[in-house]
Amino acid sequence: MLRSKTQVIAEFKKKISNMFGIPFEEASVANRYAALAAVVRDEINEDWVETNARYTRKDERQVYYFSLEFLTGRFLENNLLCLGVRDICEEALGELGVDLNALLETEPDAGLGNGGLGRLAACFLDSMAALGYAGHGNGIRYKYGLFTQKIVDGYQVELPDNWLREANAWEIRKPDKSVEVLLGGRCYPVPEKDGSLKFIYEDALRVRAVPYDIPIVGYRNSTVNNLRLWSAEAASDEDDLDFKSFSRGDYVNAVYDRYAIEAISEVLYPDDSNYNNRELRLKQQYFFVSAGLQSIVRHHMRKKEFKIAELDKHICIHINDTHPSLAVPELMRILMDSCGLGWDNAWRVTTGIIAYTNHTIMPEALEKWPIDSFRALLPRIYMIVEEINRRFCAEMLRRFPSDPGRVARMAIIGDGVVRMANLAIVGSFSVNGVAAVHTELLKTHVLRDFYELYPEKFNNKTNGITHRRWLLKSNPALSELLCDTIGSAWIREPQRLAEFERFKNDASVLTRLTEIKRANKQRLAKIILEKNGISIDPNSIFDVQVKRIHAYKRQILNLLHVLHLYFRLQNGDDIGTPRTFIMAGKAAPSYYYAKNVIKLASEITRLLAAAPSCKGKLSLIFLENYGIALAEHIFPAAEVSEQISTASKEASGTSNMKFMMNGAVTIGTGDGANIEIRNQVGDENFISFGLSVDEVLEYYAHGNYSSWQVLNSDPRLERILAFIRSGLGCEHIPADEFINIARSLLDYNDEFFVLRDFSSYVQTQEKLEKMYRSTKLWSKMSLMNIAGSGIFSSDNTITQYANDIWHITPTCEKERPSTSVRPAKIGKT
Ligand code: 26W
Repeated sequence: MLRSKTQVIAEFKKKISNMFGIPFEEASVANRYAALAAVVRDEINEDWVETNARYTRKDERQVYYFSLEFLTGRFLENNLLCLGVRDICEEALGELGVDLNALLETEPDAGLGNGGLGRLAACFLDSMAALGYAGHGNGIRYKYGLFTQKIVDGYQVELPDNWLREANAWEIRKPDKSVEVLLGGRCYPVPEKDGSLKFIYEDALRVRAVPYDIPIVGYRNSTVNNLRLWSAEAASDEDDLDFKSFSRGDYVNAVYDRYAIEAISEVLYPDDSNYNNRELRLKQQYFFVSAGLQSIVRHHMRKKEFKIAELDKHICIHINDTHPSLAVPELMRILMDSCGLGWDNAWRVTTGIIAYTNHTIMPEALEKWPIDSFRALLPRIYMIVEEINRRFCAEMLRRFPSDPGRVARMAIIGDGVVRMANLAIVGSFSVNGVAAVHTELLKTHVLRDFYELYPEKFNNKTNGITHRRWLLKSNPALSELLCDTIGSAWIREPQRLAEFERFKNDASVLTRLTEIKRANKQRLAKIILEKNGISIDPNSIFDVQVKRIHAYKRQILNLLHVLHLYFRLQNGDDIGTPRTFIMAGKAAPSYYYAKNVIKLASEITRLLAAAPSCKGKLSLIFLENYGIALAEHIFPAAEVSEQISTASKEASGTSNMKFMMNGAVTIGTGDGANIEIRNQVGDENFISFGLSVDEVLEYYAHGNYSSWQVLNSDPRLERILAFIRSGLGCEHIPADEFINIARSLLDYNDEFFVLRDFSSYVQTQEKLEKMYRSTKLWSKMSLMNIAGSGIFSSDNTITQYANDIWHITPTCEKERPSTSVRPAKIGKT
């Protein structure tokens, strides 16, 4: 146990010498980071083993969260906080002249996810462990995470994210727990003596799936859950170079097969919400689903008196969007082919185990795999999907004999493709959306047929974020203020942040809040100065939009407004309080529109920086390489949270919650979880604008929107668009540089109503600026947002998943003794 500074110092020095064979004085920053991480891991390991033993002893129902993405970010500081040893380590290292913060910054920012969906999975793991639920992650150990973004001359350039270059301090490779996954080849049944069928596989590619386990540490509760990530390797040493082809002299093909196998866990696909027909992605999906299920079933079969027909009492598999929906046929395969269950029993068990979350209503995100490639890659799985489909369609025809159109729409196989969402819904017992309005839209529009068939399966689980990372860890000053005012109970019970409302008229608390925000702004300004070489004014309003670049998220609306302010300044108008607009986000490498938005933002940055009229009044910064580490610096410094998606398009959004928890005020549309945020804080603490969901749906239904009409009736828009089309009047920008943007807004009739919402947005921004002028009013709004943010902790979300879907209870027994934790300095936890 790391109970005293002396102990920390001793352990730390011992590790350096054990790991690197050098004295502490000679160790590099990287050596020191690795040593500290190893000390912390020793501390975790005991609890890890004990947690597993506890789950087995109590025979708890285990939840496995299957996700193609886990956007975890760095672990070290989070683990220090969860163990309650952060301060003691900081002090101990301080005595050695080592700066803890410098060590923390050397850890790679684990980016095995694209955005919202991947980060949600990471927040959920954190909350499951903190609440003492037996919940684990299952995913892929990508060698390369989401690409590193560089901005060169205003253009996004993608570089590989080689996050495993140095050893990963948190993972443990478990080769003895490897399983085999078969791809391709042929598969056919042969009858056995007892009349059952045995499936023979010929010429399949045998992939060895090797698990790497990462501990997920609960907040001071001695619980350590498991994140299991799979790596693809050639099946065995002999297969390392496929022996058969090798001895036939087919050396090149033998080597090629090996690369084909390793390619499976090589890289995360960088597409967010856009389905592409890529066979490798289907391989990835089957690979981690099959490996995960095989190892889970194997683990539970080892239990005494275990009956496979009761597997649904022991486990729950939650699938994060449709990416892991092959879990349905794969679990059927294991139950029938390996465990000997008949179809009906296997189906009852499977559909009692799998639960599905939908994360998007964008039609282009729906996964559909062409039958031919699906069958060629997964011959046995395809047979099972065909049979699921045959039975489902037969049942549907019985129920709706006069409605064959309905049956055709709902079929799992149709139009030459396998429809993964249909498979996920039919094969699961629960289907949930991620915010109230999103779930309603699923029920009434996107998944209406299925809702009519299975109303009992549908439920809402509004997303959440872990307040430990997004408040306690990233905003220590605000955490301290909270502890001073309402005590530290909010750390374990985030709903108690509501008690902060008591201070909404307390002048000294409001002043402290303003000071904290200012200090955080200065901290971010310093980072921006170091990274971008641009100095920004901490007296200006920090207005922030950070998220993936996507047409429906409407970064372009933000940019149109910035250009509107630019013209006003050029005109000699007074725009009030100076503004700094901060943007960041990655564009999918093949998404040209999104890349065009980044280029436009970069050129506007340059334009404003060069314009004397904007000096000290208006600037725009596009921060490179948005990811978890950068986000942790941005949210605490933000004053305005831009949540401006077209109503009905953003399933939930989660950055909206991170901003609010850090005291930013939202300017937002009535979309996704924004609606719930507004309900929570009240209209006076949320700045709304734009079309409502119903209005947007009306337009789509009637097809009566004309972006030209809006343009022609608003001279401000005419001027701004002409300016964009002229390449911002700059000689160095070709006239057609922003053609993608201009086309989408005009030639393609502005699918996301950017022009339609422009006027409302500008007006609302003016209102916002006036509110900001009263520091007291603004500070009070900020306080009300913090006080209202407790229900958006993922602890709350996970409690609902546990109660309503998974039917599990916390298993936590003892509280972990703490030596010190940051807020304990001020109050007792
Ligand atoms: C097949 C390609 C693909 C890749 C990723 C399709 C869809 C996705 C994700 C579902 C995209 C995503 O991250 N969706 C976001 O999920 C968040 C967590 O629920 C929500 O808060 C966001 O609103 C939603 O866009």
